[in-house]
Amino acid sequence: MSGLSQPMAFLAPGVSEVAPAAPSVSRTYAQFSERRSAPADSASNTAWAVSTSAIAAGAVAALRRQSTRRAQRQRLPAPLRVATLEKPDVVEREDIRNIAIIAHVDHGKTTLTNALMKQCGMEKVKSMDSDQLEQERGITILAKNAAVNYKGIKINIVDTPGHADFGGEVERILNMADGCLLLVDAAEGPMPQTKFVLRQALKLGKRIIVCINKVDKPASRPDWVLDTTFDLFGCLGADDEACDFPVVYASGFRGVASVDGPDDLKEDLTPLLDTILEETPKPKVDNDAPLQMLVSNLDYDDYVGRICIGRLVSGELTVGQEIGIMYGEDGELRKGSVTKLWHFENNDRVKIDKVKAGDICAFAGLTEVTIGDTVVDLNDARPLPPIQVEEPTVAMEFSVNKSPFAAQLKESTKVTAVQIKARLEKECLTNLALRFEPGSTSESFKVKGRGTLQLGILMENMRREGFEFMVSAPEVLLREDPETGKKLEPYEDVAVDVPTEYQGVIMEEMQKKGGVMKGMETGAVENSLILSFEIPTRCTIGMPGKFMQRTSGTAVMASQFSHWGEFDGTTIKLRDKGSITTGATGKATFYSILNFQQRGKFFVEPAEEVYAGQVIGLHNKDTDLAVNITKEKAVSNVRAASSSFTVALPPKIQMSIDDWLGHMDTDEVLEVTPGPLRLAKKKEIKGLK
Ligand SMILES: Nc1nc2c(ncn2[C@@H]2O[C@H](COP(=O)(O)OP(=O)(O)OP(=O)(O)O)[C@@H](O)[C@H]2O)c(=O)[nH]1
Ligand SMILES: [Mg+2]
Repeated sequence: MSGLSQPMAFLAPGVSEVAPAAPSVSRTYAQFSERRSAPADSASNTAWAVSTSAIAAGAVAALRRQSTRRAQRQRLPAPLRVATLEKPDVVEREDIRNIAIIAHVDHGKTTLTNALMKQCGMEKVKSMDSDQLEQERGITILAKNAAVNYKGIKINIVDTPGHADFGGEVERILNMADGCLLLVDAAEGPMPQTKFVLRQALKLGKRIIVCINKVDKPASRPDWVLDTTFDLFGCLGADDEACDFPVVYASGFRGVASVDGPDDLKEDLTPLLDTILEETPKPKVDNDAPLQMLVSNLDYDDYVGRICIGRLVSGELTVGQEIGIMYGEDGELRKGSVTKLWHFENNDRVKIDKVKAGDICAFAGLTEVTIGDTVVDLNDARPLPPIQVEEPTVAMEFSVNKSPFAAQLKESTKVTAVQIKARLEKECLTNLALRFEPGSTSESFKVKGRGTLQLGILMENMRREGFEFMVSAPEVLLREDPETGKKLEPYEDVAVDVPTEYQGVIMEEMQKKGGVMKGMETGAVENSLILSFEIPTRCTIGMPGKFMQRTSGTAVMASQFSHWGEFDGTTIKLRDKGSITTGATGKATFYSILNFQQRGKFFVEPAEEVYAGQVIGLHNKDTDLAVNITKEKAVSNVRAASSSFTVALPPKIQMSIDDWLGHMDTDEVLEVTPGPLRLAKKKEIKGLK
């Protein structure tokens, strides 16, 4: 890493060479609030259903108290602060900070991480979104480690995904960090995933720095965003200290930041880096404790096998060291050794001989290891509590492809139940939010996850690896209330950002599906609104696509699991239009498609192979329609000018896996191959239940 100085020695309590506290760079919410004369705007709070007046009443006084306390804290000489640690052998590492970047989807985590790496000396920035699907979709799917060197201090950064379906990644990654950088879009403000990740961070007692990001946006409204973020802290029950969070304004895109306000941006990100150094707690290390490292992430390399990634809580790791591995207190103690050891520099793994407690590292050498295992000392094994992540809410059945067109492609190399099972096992190893169990037949598996996007990404990856399989429509998982015995179902917090002209459309769709409106506020862009709802998860399946269609692609929907609520037993229709199916196998003909143009829209084009039972179109009515799409025009000897030669067919509807998952009904099954994706009626496919 360019310019990283020699790691400083650990500092014992009371050691006097710790420099006296430098003047503080960072600014907190209290300081900003005091500088601004007007109190929080009460109209801004409806989205979180918090009464601003309730918070505002005591806020000013509380903020003054916090501000005084903070000033006192900063005046404490540094050695005294070190000496207040719980045990004499617990010391703080001055040369490292560990921080996780958390936010709602698209609030700029990855862009900011890339900018930090660039400004800290990375010559050629390789984006943190390195996976092929991440690049294609422009979203982060897997949490990833990076590290930068600033002022001789190594800052380990964990970039996390913002999408709700990958929330499991955030939950497990937070234990590597001592502090969190909560990014909030300067125009949008806190969104459902902001609430989710903040709740997780507060639950784990992490120090949170708020970064109002994207202040370069013309529609940015940083004051409003700051107040709304403060309200969110209050709404989530954060204590006084957490509510007095440090604030930084930034534009990751332009690589600039400021602690003084959005209009006073410096020419680089140093204000942000200084705040991170100042406000992120230094890693505490118990010099007396034996080796402990919780495996928080797993990677795989064809040459070295499984790679464990985590933060070394205590002890040291060296190449060749014999280590133990245990899953929780009751786990069996297994043996292994470290064959390769790395630490992070920018977003690369760099070989190293020894890692000391407090740092984040990666090592190879263990074959049987899972996320949640603790690496322990063989002679003094003290496992840490395994990572807990929230339960899955959505399930789909994956089965062997039983369609008449199964295994016809040369790319389809993995088609058996054994191969599918092995792949699902591998996925569950690295993805804690995913589970699977035997399905309804001996050749099927019930795969459970956090949402259709997460399951769709798994399907897309499998398909690219040469798998062929069938999946049922997504269904939500119910559970029983242990006290009342009543059935419970998952509910979501949904926020829809929409131009005012389409407000009625969103409200109508939500009402149809049983959504309860929770709030409405002005959106970031002129003439736009952010509407908030609470709605059962099962009713949200396919909703983003529907909104896109009905609002000409302008509505953006974000949702996040909120709680388990009572299941009322009502069946909600997923789709208001039926399917057009074909009753015959063969090639779809121009003549037939043209003939049925008035009846609906088609997913197939002339000359495309179809099979009996395949869904080939979307009916205009709410009932299904069976047709013969393979019928040729009867040949006659009479020559006539036919209209069919002069008309052009509209192009077929192109559907991605995500589109199909949002579209398919419970009596349908999706055939996933490395080539085409086909929907069929379940009852028409032999061997499916
Ligand atoms: N105007 C502006 N746009 C930005 C800024 N930072 C990021 N963006 C844009 O916002 C979009 C999302 O940025 P990402 O960095 O991928 O966001 P993310 O939070 O990592 O997204 P996920 O990982 O998918 O949750 C991209 O189109 C960026 O170009 C910024 O500071 N200003
Ligand atoms: Mg990202």
